[in-house]
Amino acid sequence: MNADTAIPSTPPEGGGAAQAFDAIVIGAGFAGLYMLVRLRALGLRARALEAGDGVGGTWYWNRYPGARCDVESLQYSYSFSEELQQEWQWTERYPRQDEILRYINHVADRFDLRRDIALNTRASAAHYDEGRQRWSVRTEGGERFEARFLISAAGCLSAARIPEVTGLSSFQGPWYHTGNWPHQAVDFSGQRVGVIGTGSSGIQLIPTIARQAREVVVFQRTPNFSIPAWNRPLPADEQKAWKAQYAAHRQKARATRSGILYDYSLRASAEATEEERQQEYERRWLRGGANFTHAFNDIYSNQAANDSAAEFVRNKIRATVRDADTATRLAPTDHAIGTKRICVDSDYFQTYNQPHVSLVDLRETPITAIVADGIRTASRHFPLDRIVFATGYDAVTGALDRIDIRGLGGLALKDKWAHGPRTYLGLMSAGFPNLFLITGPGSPSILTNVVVAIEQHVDLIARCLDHMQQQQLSVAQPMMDAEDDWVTHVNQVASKTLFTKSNSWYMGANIPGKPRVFLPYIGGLQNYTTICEEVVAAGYRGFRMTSG
Ligand code: N01
Repeated sequence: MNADTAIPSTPPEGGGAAQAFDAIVIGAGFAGLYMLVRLRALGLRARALEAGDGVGGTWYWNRYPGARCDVESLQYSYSFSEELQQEWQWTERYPRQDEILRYINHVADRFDLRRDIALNTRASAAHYDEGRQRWSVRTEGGERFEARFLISAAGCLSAARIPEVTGLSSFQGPWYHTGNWPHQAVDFSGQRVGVIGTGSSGIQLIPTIARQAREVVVFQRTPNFSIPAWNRPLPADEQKAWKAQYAAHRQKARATRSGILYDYSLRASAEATEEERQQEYERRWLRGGANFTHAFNDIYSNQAANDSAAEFVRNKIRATVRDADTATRLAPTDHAIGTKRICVDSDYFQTYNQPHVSLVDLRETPITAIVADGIRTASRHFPLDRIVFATGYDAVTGALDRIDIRGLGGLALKDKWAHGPRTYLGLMSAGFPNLFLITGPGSPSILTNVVVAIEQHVDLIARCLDHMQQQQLSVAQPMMDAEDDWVTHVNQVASKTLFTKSNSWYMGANIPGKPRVFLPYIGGLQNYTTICEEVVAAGYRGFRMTSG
């Protein structure tokens, strides 16, 4: 397949002549970079459009103090190049944001990817021209690009969200969102800081800011379960030993439900005595990380099993936080453990024992307004110099919704998904030919080590494009019945778990008006991969591929 020469095209409106490529990739984070590697290997001319002025996606934007990945360094990295995985040296058990960003930049340089990336280029519209079988992409800066294939690497947690609170524009101090943090270090010394939000970002940020600030007021709507990270430097011999078996570790990880080498128990909670259960929780607590919720194999599906694990964590919170009232407010009781993304922290609960850190329970006293010098709740006024929003994302579909994507007959993807996203395998959506979604809704994506999910999807897309090249096929899209069956399957699998009972971003519940649908596929990465392989082996069953 060769790049087409630049031909003037119509939609989206305006602009000069389009720059023509075989494939346009939206985003230059983990997904976009690896997609470029694979497209180049296929001999396709590609361009990645990246809104930031650097590569890295999530790790480019999330520069907030304390930002760190909760998957271990040696696992949260690419596996596609043996040289790369051998040469890169990680310094800590859990990698800090700046280390991951250095790693991603190293990848961009090592594979000479920058020449195929347009920085400061945010895609605003992408329309499919059925007659010419081309996607026409417009950017916020008014540039136009054309390609046969459009591949979204826009990310699942990239559409940062500031909630609507009256009066934000009247606040006279600086305010920040964790997902759009300034590039210059922010100094909180001597400041009174208000933090809204206690999800993964808030839980990492609060202890770090508390080390600098004069006063920290945490505005909590929902308490979260969190497990200690027990982060530590990564000794050279441990790293060397792991790398000696890297390929085997990676293969083993891909064969798990989350793409992470956790210690998955095969036992149901009720098979253990109460004493054994407590011992098992304690063992995992001391080991640290999200491995905790795999203590028994029914924690996500059996309420009693979940309650038992949740109570262990609540007891830990009560034992850590000295003020009994604060401890009660920090101990989650409104959702099953793990059904809102479990957090991994360093000294989060201990932070509330410091005299300059306080907790405001927004369920009791909601924020009524942000005012010039702080935040007002139903019961009092909190004078603040700075406000941090750790209020999360319009997850999974948000980044796509922010682009005006139109397929056959001018149908907007946003309209097609008005009652919840509809995809086949989380990879494509009927009516949007040649639009591929890396870690799209209905795929394991954010329930996994996302780098593993990304590599699986990118490899699958690359194989599909290769197949199309070999067979001289030019257009692919899913068949409607295959898509309908997949959506039904995604929902059925989710309904067997406790996840659908929670008001989480997995369910779209954090965004007012968003349909209540479980967004990722919870059938397990290993099962999902098997299904994909069966689809490929059956000649891309469920996809319609045509020529010319
Ligand atoms: O966002 P969140 P996040 N008024 O949506 C609250 C990944 N991640 O950025 O629960 C008051 O989880 C909201 O309250 P509630 C990870 O997958 C990974 O923290 O909706 N509060 C909640 O407390 C994670 O799950 C890492 O009631 C409001 C918080 O804001 C995902 O990103 C690190 C509010 C938002 O929590 C998102 O995490 C960071 C309002 N109007 C992120 N609106 C690691 O790898 C929202 N909130 C470690």
